[in-house]
Amino acid sequence: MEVLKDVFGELNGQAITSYTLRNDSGMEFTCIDYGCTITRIMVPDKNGVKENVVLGYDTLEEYLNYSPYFGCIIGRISGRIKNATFTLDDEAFTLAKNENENHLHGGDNGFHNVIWSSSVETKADEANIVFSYTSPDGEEGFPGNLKLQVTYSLNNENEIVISYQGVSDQKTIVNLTNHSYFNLSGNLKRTILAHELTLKSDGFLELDPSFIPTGKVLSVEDTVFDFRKGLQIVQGVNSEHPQIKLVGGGYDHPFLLNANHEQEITLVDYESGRKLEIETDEPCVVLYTGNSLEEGFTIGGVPSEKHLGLCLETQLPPNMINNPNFPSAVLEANEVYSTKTKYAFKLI
Ligand code: G6D
Repeated sequence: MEVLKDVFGELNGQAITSYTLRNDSGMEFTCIDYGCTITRIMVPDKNGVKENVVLGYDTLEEYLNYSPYFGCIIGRISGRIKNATFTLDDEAFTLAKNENENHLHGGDNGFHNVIWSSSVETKADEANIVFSYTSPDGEEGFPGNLKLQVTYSLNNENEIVISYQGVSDQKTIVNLTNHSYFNLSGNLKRTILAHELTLKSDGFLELDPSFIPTGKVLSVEDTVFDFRKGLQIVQGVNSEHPQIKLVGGGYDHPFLLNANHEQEITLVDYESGRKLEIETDEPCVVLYTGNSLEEGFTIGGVPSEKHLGLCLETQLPPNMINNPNFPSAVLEANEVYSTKTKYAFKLI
């Protein structure tokens, strides 16, 4: 196990640090302390050729110029909160309105836009990067001083485990995720349309025209949202389903998981032979198929385009603070927020 530390750039006079973790079989991934952003994950294909399988940049400037949350940590909350307001114990809170009248992904000054403290831990068969940050009371409108720790761990099984821990001195809401865009073709050779996704989920959340869950769970049965037996992304993207068309020709939906730690999420690219298995503590995963990726930019030298990557954002269901029928993101004062998601890179 090897950890390389380097300077990635400078922001507001502060050096941005990158860490490259390499395991004994040669898999490696790079992350930076700006937004705990994963910038690259190098894994072999069926012929042993190691290539990058996420959307990421080589320079800080590119992230500052255009990044729809490539690879970063999202928080204090993931997804949208309707009208940027919620109530805790009859006290109303107003969040930053960074998407029209609504709140998205923790606000413009959310955790993706923070320089986290960082340290390295190496053990016999794993290497950890430990990121820390204290979000002050009132940041982007959220109550409570929230002390956070996010750990990226690489082991010799070609698994990346992301562990999230937090504690607040006041009752608040917390719902973190990682927003990596995966593309298993290798170095973005192809879009993700031919990727096959298998999801153990019987229901997904209906979105309103602002892409905010209405609170209604729709059955996946007999629809292009039924990934239970595996489905190619292209089959959904080209469908006439009103929810597919609503989000611009693709998926941007929270799926309620039937199970945890039972290979609940599997993504395969048959041409390269790469497979990604995701297991999580979380009850929900948002599938976003890069429907609004802009053109006119290059990502690692490849022209950006719609569907060049897809996100599998494990989390609590978005906006559920306003829908009490679902697991809520409420964190009591001095209660420990703790969740873990594992990304296992394999070959079919
Ligand atoms: C769009 O609606 C989608 C979000 O789900 C995604 O996280 C963002 O683009 C990057 O707003």
